[in-house]
Amino acid sequence: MRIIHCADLHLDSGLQTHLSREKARIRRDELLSNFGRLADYASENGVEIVLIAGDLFDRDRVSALTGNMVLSVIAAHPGIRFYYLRGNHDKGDCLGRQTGGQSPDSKAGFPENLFLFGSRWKTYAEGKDGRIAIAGIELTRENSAAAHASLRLDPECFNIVMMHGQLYAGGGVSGHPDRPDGGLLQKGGSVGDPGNAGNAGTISLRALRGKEIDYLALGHIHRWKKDRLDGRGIYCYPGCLEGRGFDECGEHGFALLEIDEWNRLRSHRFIPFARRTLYDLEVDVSGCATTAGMTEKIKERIRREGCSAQDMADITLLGELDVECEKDTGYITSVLSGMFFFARLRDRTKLRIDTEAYLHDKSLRGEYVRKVLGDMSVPEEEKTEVIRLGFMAMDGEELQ
Ligand SMILES: [Mn+2]
Repeated sequence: MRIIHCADLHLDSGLQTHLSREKARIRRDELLSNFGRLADYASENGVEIVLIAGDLFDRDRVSALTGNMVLSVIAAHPGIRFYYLRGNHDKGDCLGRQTGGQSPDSKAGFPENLFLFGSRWKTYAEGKDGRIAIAGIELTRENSAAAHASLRLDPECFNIVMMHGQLYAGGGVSGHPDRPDGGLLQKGGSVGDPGNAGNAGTISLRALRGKEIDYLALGHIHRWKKDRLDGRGIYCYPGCLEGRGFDECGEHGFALLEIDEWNRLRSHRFIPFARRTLYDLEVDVSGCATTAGMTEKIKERIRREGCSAQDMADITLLGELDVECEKDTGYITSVLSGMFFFARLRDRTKLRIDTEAYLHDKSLRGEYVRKVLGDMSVPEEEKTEVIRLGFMAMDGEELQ
């Protein structure tokens, strides 16, 4: 049996951070249509079950378009069972609102192939012989500890457990998940949604070991993460389905599981699925004397990364440039705009000034360098920066 495990689709996200209103709209529509694309992938690839481990929606109140879209995609794929566990972002009755009278499908209610969870453990029997168990609980700060303690599974089954929340490194389950030193594993921006993290439940892997879990299907952290849980099972965060901002760079997709006829996990792999990849690239342009030279260095890097015109890039220029160098960041930005769906250029280069060369120069610059170097009121370590800014002012450039 094939199963998709996805999470953190965050449908109805704002997305205004860097994009123009028009492009933000395109992205929102792309994100929304990803749900249908995922369901189509599932039916084309013989997938019977789709696990959605929380944050399907970005907020409690979803637009009519989004609510109707999700329900109609589910209804249009009756051969697939959708197991939807709510996360900290979609705690509210997102879909209930749709079936509560606003939706044309309201009389039909939820599609029969949609299965939900609540704040207590709920277990569904799956598979030909009913020996695949799908258990899930919607975590809150209040029920986290009890959730871990009350999990009971049949060791004879293939046990899939769904949860949405932050990993807690400590032994038990923290009663204070908001404590800044609470031991939450926050590594390199891999945490799901800092804006709402305080509302997310905490998951203790240690407390889940030895509980006969075969596959722990998690959600909340927006980057792929897979590891052993214990001697029996593994755990996985599939990451968000599509990167939304530059804090969600790199490949995104879902997990595809295959369970064999003896109810054993035969394979578990990452399927890249995002339409666009986001890149955060730092390019060292030290030694370049011209805009053309810098542009070539950037292009070379983009080629090496394998970026496509569909992608989005945040490019930062680093390194030291000679004070006489010719650099036009406006030109570079327009070249980049033509190479990506969206590109942002940041200039963090420093100018290198050979003060010795100006010491005996009879120019305005020479005079300025001599003045700054002889000025006792300017701290020694700030002199190069003062000279750099002075040169820029002389060139009529915007000071930065
Ligand atoms: Mn979340």
